[in-house]
Amino acid sequence: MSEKLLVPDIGDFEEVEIIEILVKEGDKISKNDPVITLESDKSSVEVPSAFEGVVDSINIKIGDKVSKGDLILTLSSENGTQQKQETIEKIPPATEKIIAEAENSNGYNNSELDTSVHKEIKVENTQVEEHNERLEIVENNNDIDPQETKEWLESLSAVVHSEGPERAHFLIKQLIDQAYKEGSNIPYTQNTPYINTIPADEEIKSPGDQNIERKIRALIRWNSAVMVVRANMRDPSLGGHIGTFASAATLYDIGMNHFWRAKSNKFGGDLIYFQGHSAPGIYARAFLEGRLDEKQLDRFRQEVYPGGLSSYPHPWLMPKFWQFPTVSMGLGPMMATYQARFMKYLINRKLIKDENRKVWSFLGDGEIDEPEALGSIGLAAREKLDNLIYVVNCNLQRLDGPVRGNGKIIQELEGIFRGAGWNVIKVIWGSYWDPLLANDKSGLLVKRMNEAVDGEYQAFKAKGGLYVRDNFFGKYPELKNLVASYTDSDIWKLNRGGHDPHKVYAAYHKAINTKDRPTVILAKTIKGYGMGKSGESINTTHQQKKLGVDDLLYYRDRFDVPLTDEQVKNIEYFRPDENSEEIKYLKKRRLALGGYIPERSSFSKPIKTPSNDIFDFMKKSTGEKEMSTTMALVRMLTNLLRDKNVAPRLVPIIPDEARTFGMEGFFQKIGIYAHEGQKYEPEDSAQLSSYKEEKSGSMASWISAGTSYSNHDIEMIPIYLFYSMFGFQRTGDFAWAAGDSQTRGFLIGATAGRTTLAGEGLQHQDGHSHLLASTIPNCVSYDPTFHYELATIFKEGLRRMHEKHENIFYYITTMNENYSHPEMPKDCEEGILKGMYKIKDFSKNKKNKIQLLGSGTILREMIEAAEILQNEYQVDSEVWSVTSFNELRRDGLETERYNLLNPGGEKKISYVEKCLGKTEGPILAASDYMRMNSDQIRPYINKSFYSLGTDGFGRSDTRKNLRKFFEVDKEHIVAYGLSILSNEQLIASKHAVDAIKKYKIDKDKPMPTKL
Ligand SMILES: Cc1ncc(C[n+]2csc(CCOP(=O)(O)OP(=O)(O)O)c2C)c(N)n1
Ligand SMILES: [Mg+2]
Repeated sequence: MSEKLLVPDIGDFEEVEIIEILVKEGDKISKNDPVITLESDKSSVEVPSAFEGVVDSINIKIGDKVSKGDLILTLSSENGTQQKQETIEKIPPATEKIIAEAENSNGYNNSELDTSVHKEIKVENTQVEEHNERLEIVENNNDIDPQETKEWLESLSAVVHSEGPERAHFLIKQLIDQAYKEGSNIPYTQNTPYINTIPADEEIKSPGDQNIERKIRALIRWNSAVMVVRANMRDPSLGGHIGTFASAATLYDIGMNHFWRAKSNKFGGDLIYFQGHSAPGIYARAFLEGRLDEKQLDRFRQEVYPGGLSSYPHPWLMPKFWQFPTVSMGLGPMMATYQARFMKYLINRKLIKDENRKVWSFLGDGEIDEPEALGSIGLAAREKLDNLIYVVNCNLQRLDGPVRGNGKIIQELEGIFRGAGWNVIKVIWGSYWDPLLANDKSGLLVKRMNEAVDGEYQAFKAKGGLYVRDNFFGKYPELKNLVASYTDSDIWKLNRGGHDPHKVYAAYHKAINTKDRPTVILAKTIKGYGMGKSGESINTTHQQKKLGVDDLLYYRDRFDVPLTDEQVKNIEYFRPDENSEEIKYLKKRRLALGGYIPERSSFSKPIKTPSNDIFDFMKKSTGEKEMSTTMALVRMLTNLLRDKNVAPRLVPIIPDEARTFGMEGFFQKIGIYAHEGQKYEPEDSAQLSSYKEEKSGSMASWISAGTSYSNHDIEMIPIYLFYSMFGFQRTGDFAWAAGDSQTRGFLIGATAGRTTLAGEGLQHQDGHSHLLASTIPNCVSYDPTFHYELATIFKEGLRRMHEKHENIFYYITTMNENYSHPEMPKDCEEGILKGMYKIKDFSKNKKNKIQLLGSGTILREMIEAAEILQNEYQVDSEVWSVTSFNELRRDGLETERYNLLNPGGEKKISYVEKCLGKTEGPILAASDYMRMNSDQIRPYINKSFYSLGTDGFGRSDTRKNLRKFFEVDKEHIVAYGLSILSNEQLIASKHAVDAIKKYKIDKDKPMPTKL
């Protein structure tokens, strides 16, 4: 049977050029194998075969222009199209090999891991009575018919008991839907009463030894406070926080003792994002574990000399300890969300095994107000990230004071998370409240709990038992009676959920066993717990970093820390003997859970840089053919996807701008990641570049993929293409976190430059992203003009990052301006990578000379200006392509520093000086970025230096007009060049005056920055 393969629907394009034929007659091909590559003026795309078979005849040749329906080739196929489905689904052998390698390097098999996490032990709770009593009566002043309410409640209660909560929920939903249909537009509330989500009698009990765990916790609390106090005795400017960890100690301890499985050679490990300013507590535990010693604790926040401990989680500064930087509030939860998503991506793409690993993110209730903190919760629910758990430490305070004095943060968050589709577990009240709640027959206690606002709850814990009796219980005589037999001290002991190990254990247990939804645990705690008058629940707790002897004695007594008064006065750390039950227990628990946390390691294997032939086509001239560097990048990526080593590891991340960048060809070729696959037929399904669910991409995704070498021991190559203006400037803090995290990968600022993007205007035109990139020490950035420069830079990036494992990332700008690309000049590779090389020499006149340095698209203006200068003004020039002012400056800085530190020694010469030092004439540099970009190299050359650039707000107009406006077009370069030569007294000023007149340059126009 013979099949005809026709050009499919290629969207709006007609007469599109064939630039590659990927098969030849006689080849046996499978369905979806690419057969030709088409290229429009904007994008290139591979056409896959719709059939399997042997190529009989090829009907087209390179250079032909084709449209929909044209015949590409004929195939003879034996079995028709039926069996091909299997071929597509089969993993290519190269990918299979890589998966096998990854699996071997991890040695996955978690059968030996601790199973305590999954044990289900029900609490024997004698204090709590039957369900129906709990549901009995809730007094409500708006209730116009309490009897009727009672009957409804009894009916509901009966359903809960006879048919279960799901059925009850179903009936309630039906009632609400019915009410809605009958005109009652009152939405169903997302809030539940202000009590724990898990009823006391449904709590799963911890298998741990509570007594020993309490002692361990006390020691961690003590050492964590002491390390902050001691650091600040040395120098009060060092700072630090005691109150945050004091409120979160139990939340971390339960995880460490029972839930968080470390990475080992048998298991990938759970990933924990610790709240940044709780770092002292994490160090204090590592001290008990024997991983840090007293000397190191004493070096908290003193990192300039080796051996110090970083103030917050910083993988860059403590690369074997911290995994995730979190202290820029809001970034942690978002990075954790995308981490969880990326973990599913790796599983779904069969690059790692599904081992039920979890990602935990700890954050503060004040942190929640950062826009990023809630920024991706919708995605987490939509993608069913049941591997994601947020723990929000609701200590009701932020830095300055209450988080929601007049409201209740837990209730507010419950509504938000529930509304987004999360599983919400509120851990509000500790076990001491259980009997009171069980005896709350009238529902008054819950009513009072619902009524009180966070400002009051904070005050209750600052002011003592009597105050709580009078002001909380005292509001209703009946409630006051409920605690009549309690002493003030008993009332004071009524604990909050987040400090109760049983409640926290039960919540974590439920969280890890939740399917198809992410979980948020809203744990109510007390800021500065245990700090007494010096810090407990008072507004200034956050900044508390000193404790006097009395405060320390109080703290010791509060938690029974086994230290003498003398030891307390000396502010000593305390680590029990190695053979003590505490240390043995602590180690045993961690051993059972696979090792210590946090710990950062990497066993990823390098990815071999692809051979030259993948890039060779970019060394040839494109001839008449014009294309943008973005398109050249797409061509290069298309080629890279054919490399068996690289292809399975490439993670292109494109946030809804693929068509803008001409990358729609990738939709079909590699698909857009969607956790659940595509559930619908896209509107444009007949087209070659039809849309595939769903848009993805963000810096957090890129960071997850770029740190996969450590978090999952598999090296990935993430390439995040953003609209350059909405890149660094928008997500700068994430870029910083990427640097801290030692992310490896490429950021591509597409549609870059202030003047390449005509029409789009002020907020789209980027003239400064390179300067922002330069602020990140491990970001290497380039602004290439020609396709061979791009290929050279990209290949070196692959080699340095993914083969040699350098902890750097690349920022490369690409443009959407079409032009033809010349053949790669000889011996320019080193210069491209170092930042500049000579691309043209104009030397016809042998009179005056100027050095012209151009970057990105402005290089072409420079070359044209050089021709005018030579032909019309008899001025010679050397034109240099500057691929990176940032890299040149780094080299200059280092050289200068070396020379200053070695006075009298042999001087080093900067690369800029090497290139330009012996050249003739002044220097004029320009780029499509602010003058500061090229000014960066000014100090490293001993010559007159002038720069042009695009300082000022962008605006919409044609490319030509924009360049004229910013004075970076060829005419301005000529005029300014002549003026520079006259300034240097090399030519008469009249030439410059003439050029200014000739090109109608308005001398009185204000600086573009003022317009
Ligand atoms: C984006 C950002 N802004 C400001 C800070 C400084 N800062 C550190 S902790 C903190 C308050 C944190 O309050 P919360 O999130 O409630 O944490 P808690 O200490 O109460 O657990 C602030 C403002 C920061 N780390 N990040
Ligand atoms: Mg807080």
